[in-house]
Amino acid sequence: MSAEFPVRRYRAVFISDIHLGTRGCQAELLLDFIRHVECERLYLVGDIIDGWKLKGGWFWPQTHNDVLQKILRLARKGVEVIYVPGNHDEVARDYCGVHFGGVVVARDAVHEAADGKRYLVLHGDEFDGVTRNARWLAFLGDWAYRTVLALNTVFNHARRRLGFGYWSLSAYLKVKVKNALQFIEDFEAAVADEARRRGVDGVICGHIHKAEIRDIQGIVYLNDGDWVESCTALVEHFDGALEILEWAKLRSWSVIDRLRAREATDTPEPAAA
Ligand SMILES: [Mn+2]
Repeated sequence: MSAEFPVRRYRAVFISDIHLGTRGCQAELLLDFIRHVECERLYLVGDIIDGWKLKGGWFWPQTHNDVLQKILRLARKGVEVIYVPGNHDEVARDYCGVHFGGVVVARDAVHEAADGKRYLVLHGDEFDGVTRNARWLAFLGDWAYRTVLALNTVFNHARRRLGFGYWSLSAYLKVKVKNALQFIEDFEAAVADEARRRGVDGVICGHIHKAEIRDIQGIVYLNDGDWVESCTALVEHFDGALEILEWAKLRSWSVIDRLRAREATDTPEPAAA
């Protein structure tokens, strides 16, 4: 189907903040990612299904179902799938230690990389002061956040006409708002502290929708980003090196257009698939 874009192989893949069940979820791009990436171990680092939204109103197109089906199929075919629930799918936290369809549910995990380095894997909401302080998540709120995402689509149409690449408005706002910056810094420091306390080399998390790899006082802080706006994944190469993939940037506009058009019309999968 897309022979010009070869399958990439990794030792491990980390994805989070997919938010299936919401309109913001970029399921088609994620399906495209799953089609073009192979790995031995897949970590689902929380907020895979957005339980809060599902309570409010049903939004469950075929593509969202396809994401779950594809992940379960990977598990059946021998990929080790570890699911660490987040705050939006916290109901799954009641099932920690349970195996279903080849998927293991865990409150957190320690991933040992090929180079022997050990990484604590957790979603990260435990270290989010949002309920205690009016930080950017609470400040923006669900409604405002979705509005920014909708604006982002319009904005990128304009950018594209002017010949610029994809650019995330909400990501920009998050970085520009001073409070947001402070929030992100506090979050990253708190998560790194936990890794230090647990005696590991680094920490891999999600939750704040900001992909990152950086050193925080000797601890490697890694965030795999999200599939609502930035469409990012964290991957481990076979030598243990870790890298952030920005899928929307790796794929051309023509492919993204086709995928988004499919998302809009929710075309059923061909019978052969
Ligand atoms: Mn979260």
